[in-house]
Amino acid sequence: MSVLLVEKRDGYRVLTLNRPERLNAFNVPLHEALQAAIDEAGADESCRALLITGAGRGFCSGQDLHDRLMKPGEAVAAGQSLLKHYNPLVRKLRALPFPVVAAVNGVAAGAGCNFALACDIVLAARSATFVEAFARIGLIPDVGGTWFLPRLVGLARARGMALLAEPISAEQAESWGLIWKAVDDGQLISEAEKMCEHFAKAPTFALGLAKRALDASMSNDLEAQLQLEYELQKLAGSSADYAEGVRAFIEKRKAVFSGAKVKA
Ligand code: LHQ
Repeated sequence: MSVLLVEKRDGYRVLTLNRPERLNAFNVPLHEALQAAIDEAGADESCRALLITGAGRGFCSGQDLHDRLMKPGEAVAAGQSLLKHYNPLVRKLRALPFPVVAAVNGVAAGAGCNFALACDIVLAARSATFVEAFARIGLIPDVGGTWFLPRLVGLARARGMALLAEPISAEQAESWGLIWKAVDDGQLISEAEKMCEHFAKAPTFALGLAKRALDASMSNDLEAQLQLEYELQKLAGSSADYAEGVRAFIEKRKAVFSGAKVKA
């Protein structure tokens, strides 16, 4: 059975982490399959959103710790897997020119938690939990966690999550602004599918630019951000989707967006 299930739908793809017996912990084959699937989705002009979820009762429990068991005196280079697998994964997700929806169906722990937070929209089943489990095993939050957490929930809550490593419920996560929404367990996948179906018909080029602008805002000052908005809006403003959006508004009909890119 494949460690990653890839399903092509009309206008989007569904990636299901498929190591349910380990709550979908990351191992090398899963990393490789995931990165290949993200690259393929990014290269496919007809793909306008990605839905990522987990098989079984967990979303992702982070690094597979069975691969990390050390003999006395031995050191498994944690840094290497960041350089080779986790950091490229976060970069690839952030660079995709369309929205990535994480449907967190169960526990998201360690790298699994920060992997979810690296997606654009996080929907979570009400029974799901988010845990920065790193402190339990003597590591620091990685996979972008120390960058995403304070920006999403502020320093006080980021410190609490990182230092206490206690599970945060989906409802708490929603009320803190860590995620977009907690939904009833039975509704999670249909809600995530509905969102991706919406994105599959959205002005994708503009959404990709909005994603870029928001990411850059995390380190830009206002002046730099105004300049960036100017540059990106010039691009969005020369897209066929913008012309269609305005025309559809005036004609009082639903816009039909192609999602097509405009060259910079
Ligand atoms: C697992 C795992 C797991 C293997 C559950 N591995 N088997 C980056 C760079 C370099 C180095 C290292 O790490 C990283 C990033 C990281 O992600 S570090 C953090 C790694 N993750 C964790 O520390 C979380 C470990 N897991 C847990 O704390 C619990 O399993 C959670 C809270 C996720 C879920 O608890 P429960 O719902 O009580 O489930 P469980 O513990 O009974 O797990 C079910 C099975 O899954 C169990 O196997 P078994 O054969 O006993 O049924 C676990 O051993 C296995 N499993 N997580 N990460």
